[in-house]
Amino acid sequence: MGLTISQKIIKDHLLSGEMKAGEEVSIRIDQTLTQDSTGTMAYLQFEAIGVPQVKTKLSVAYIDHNTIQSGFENADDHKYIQTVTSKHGIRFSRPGNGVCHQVHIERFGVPGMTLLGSDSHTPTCGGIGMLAIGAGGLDVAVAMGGGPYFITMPKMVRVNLVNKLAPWATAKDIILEVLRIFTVKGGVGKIFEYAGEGVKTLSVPERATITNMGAELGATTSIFPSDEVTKAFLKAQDREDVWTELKADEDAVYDEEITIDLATLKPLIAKPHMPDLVVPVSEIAGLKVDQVCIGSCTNSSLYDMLKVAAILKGKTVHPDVSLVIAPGSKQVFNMLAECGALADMIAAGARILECACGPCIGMGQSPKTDAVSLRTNNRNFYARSGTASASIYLVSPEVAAVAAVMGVVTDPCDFGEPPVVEMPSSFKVNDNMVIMPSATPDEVEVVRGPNIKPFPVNTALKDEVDGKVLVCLEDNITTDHIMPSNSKLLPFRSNVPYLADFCLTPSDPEFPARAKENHGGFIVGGQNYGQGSSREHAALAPLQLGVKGVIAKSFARIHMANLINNGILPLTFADEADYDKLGLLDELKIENAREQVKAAVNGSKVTVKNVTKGTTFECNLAISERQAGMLLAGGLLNYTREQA
Ligand code: MIC
Ligand code: SF4
Repeated sequence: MGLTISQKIIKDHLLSGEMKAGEEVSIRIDQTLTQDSTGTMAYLQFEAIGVPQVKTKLSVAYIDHNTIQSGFENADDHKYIQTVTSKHGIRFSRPGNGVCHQVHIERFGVPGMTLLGSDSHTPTCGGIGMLAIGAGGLDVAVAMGGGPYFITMPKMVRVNLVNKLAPWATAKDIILEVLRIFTVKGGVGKIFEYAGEGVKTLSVPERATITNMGAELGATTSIFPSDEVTKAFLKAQDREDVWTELKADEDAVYDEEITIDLATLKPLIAKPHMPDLVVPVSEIAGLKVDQVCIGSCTNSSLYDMLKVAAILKGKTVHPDVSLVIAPGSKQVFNMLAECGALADMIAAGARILECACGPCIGMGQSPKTDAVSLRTNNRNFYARSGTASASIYLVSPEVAAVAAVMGVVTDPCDFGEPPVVEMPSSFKVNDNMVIMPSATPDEVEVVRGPNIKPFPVNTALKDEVDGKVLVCLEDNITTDHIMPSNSKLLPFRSNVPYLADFCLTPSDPEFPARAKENHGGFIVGGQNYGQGSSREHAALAPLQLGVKGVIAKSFARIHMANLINNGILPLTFADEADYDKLGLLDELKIENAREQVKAAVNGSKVTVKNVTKGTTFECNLAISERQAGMLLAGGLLNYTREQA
């Protein structure tokens, strides 16, 4: 039987397990990336593991999230990351060099290799045929130390692309269409592989937009074949030597298959507050727009920026609109400046931001009260922009630029001819903002600012786990609800005790106080609990508040792994009807918890007593033996120490 692209890469990197969907496998990781908002924690954990030099082929630390230095905290974290990486063999991409995913695909990604990143949009590098997966910082720390990365072997989805995009339809519309079809939870436990004649018509930046936003499906990752288009891109980056051809076997077997006709695809828009609330732009044309943000790891390539510049050329941004543009990397920024496109943007009235995540993660540019903001980002979760009353819509750069000029949502098909942009045959290559690790690591002193506080570490699982229901939440709770991140909170990513006071506050402002008053307890959630970011702070903050377990209808992949890594029980209702029977502050008890966790490996249910109501109900705990070990030990760090 033939293999899919990702099955081939997994097979080449397989360390343990059988490549059968649903089985736990472990793979060797060739490259890692971190960014600064998850990176401080990842490097503190790497230090705790105690491996002197990274064992990967390449590890890069990026500074791109925490770049508004409104106090000493961010700058201190940057210095910590710069010195800790220098000591341990990791390259350091300085602030200003760009957003991790954009820079990584330009300068470091290699087709056929594995990449683990402490950021959920790591699959961006799937655009060049890399098996690129997002994970919690601790998993990345383990991979840097040469440890295996464990995943549940995913199901394979083939997305067949036929024909070529119609004028004004873009790669963003392809992924919005996939999101419309599958929804934000439809990709959990799956890898999306793109195939068909339409693939050839898409450049690497377009492919990367699609694999990037595959994260919003909850997918393990997304991947394109590595073909002549990939080769041309790598050649233009002066990296042709790393190219290899990669494609699925003719007789590869997929679990699911869909076809998208690119020729009939229309410009699409995702409405507040979920990336899968997708409708044609024409449906909401005329809606008045207050803000437009162009950039983020989804749409900040040179290709995107040149199209935006062409639309803005000779025009003026509408008087009621604030337009901000953040190019994705120094390379993009530099080339825009050299070809004059940057001047066209500035002349039109665009406010140019540094090459960083910026507004995407609420680091500045929070819109006004009740604003309508059009963004080229991948996420429009409630309150993520920093303004809870704002409505964020997700669109392509073209739709964003047209709206910035018109002042209202406009179907670009009514705007005139679309810009035509050619990919350059060579990019401006200059890696001077990447600092190589020290040749004399013993002499490097790691600098730790006062904001860096010890992170909470769990204790071994008790035989009786009890506590109150601290909150009951609806479906699709995101990590932006659990551990909000904006310009006020992001500076405290290395200070979990401080962050814990904001845990779940977008959903329930009283949650932290209630959790403290009751000495911890249980969180109750709906479907797809913990979707979104890879931030392990969404597990660490609850741990800090004494949370022992989360009982949900289902979990998002990375968050569930982060809970287990921190020794928090991720239970799912065996019968979803039991969700409705739980009330706030009900006292729950799990007796013989240690035995029950061990038995769960073989599929036994976990019995939970509702002491308040005098009832019991059953939960599933879908874990491997290794994960049971982690839960029993109180998390991955304790487990690793025990194993050693
Ligand atoms: C995001 O887009 O939500 C982030 C910020 O990049 C996160 C990482 C983080 O929370 O630091 C992600 O996607 O994993
Ligand atoms: Fe940065 Fe936004 Fe991309 Fe996250 S999604 S890495 S915050 S640009």
